[in-house]
Amino acid sequence: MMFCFQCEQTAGGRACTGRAGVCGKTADVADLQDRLTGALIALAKSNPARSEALDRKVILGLFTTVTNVNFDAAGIERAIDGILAESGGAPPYDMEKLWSAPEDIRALKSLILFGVRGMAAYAYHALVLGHADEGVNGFLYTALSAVGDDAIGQEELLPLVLGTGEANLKCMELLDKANTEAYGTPEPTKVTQEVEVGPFIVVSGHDLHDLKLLLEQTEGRGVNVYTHGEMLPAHAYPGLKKYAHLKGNFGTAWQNQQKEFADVPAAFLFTTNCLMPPKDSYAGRVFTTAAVGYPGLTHIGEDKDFWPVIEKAIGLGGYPSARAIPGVNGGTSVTTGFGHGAVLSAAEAVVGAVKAGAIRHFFLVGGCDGARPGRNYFTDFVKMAPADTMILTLACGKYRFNDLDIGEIGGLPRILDMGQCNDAYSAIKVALALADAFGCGVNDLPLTLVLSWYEQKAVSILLTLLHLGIKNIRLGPSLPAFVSPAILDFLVANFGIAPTTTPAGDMKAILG
Ligand code: SF4
Ligand code: SF3
Repeated sequence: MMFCFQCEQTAGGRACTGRAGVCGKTADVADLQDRLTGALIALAKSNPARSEALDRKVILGLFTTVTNVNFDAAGIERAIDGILAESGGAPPYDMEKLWSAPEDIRALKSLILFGVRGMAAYAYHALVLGHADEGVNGFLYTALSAVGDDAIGQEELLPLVLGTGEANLKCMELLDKANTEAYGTPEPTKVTQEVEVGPFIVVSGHDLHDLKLLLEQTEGRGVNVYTHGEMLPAHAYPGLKKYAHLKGNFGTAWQNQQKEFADVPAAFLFTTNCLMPPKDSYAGRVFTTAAVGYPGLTHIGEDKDFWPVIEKAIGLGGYPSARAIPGVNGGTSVTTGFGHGAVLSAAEAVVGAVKAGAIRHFFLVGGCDGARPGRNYFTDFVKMAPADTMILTLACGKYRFNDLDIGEIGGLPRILDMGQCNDAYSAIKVALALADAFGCGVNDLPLTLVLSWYEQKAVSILLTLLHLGIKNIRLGPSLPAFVSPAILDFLVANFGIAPTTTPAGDMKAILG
């Protein structure tokens, strides 16, 4: 029987234990993912001779087990074999020992394991752009060894939990550097949600390098490219927006893909999470690459020859007339590109607006989107935010409100999309700069974080915020099932973490 409780939609708010998880992962695949994790732990404990190639395998192995990345038993089995070949004959660690450990130990180890899974995805995106960091990669082995240490106690695990956040901060910084060195500093960019006539490809996930390669391979072929989900911020990078055939954004967040992809005459490429099990009606048009996999779908391998995707798009032909795919609130365009570069270049104006009373408060409303009905909270919260407040946002949770026009303050839109989830790094840089400008600590700023989580990247980001000592974060739509009552008490007592309640109640509590 499977056991998985790593994401927000876990069955009954406790754990997925039946024949398949809520995400569609089967018990067989869940077992293989456990075996892969167990193999990675055994490898880390065997003190292997590290190399770039080995680090890459470990990073990819961890990334593979993130929610909605890989449902393909055959591919995961190959990954297991690849890891076992490196671990000097040590058998995989038995993950059952983790899932049945005393609940506080299990909670702390889960925070570490799920945190490094999320972090590994970011490390992978940086790696394909030629950037690696020994502090980041070395920590993966340290973390895995600790998770597989049956004698380790809470006193040793707690610093590793915050250490995961620290390593992830380094990792997000590395990815920020990798992205901006490769594609330039993001600039505020309005993106249409209207699809033009003719063949097109929709690219989802977080990997900008894959998008770039696809843009190169489609150039001059009469095939347009649209972003989906977490790929939206790509439009803001000079090195990507220069491609005239990168046309716009398609659809909303990941949980709507089964509805939004049905009957669309286009090819879809998933470079990372969040892939949902495709419906038969469109499965033949979906392609995967890198760590993503699903049985029966065509996988684009390491050679990154995207011709099968391009050929599919050409064959399908696209829409016969232009078509708008409006956002959740009916809007047909969205704006992105307010990373730290853009926001800090307007810092003087922002600080002036705060001092003059034009901006009363900043909210960071961001994180993952998901299927739960309670996620309307984030739409309602933004709609309810008074006109003298700014909304910083990032990751796919922004689709709940990024098509709303809620006006501007001093020439800046009130909703500032800072980018993908890893661009939480931008939010951190901006918060630190504001604290500096006002001569106070981040916790004394008129800033509140209202975060939505779903998968393990959100776990790694939350740990980064805790590592930075950021307090009073509101977290929703529900708290992680893997955090035990005692560990939750610890987080509440030391960091003031609070579950979201109602938009009106939270707004009142925050603004007084
Ligand atoms: Fe369940 Fe989430 Fe695990 Fe999928 S990833 S099996 S939905 S807990
Ligand atoms: Fe979304 Fe899956 Fe988390 Fe990068 S795409 S944030 S959920």
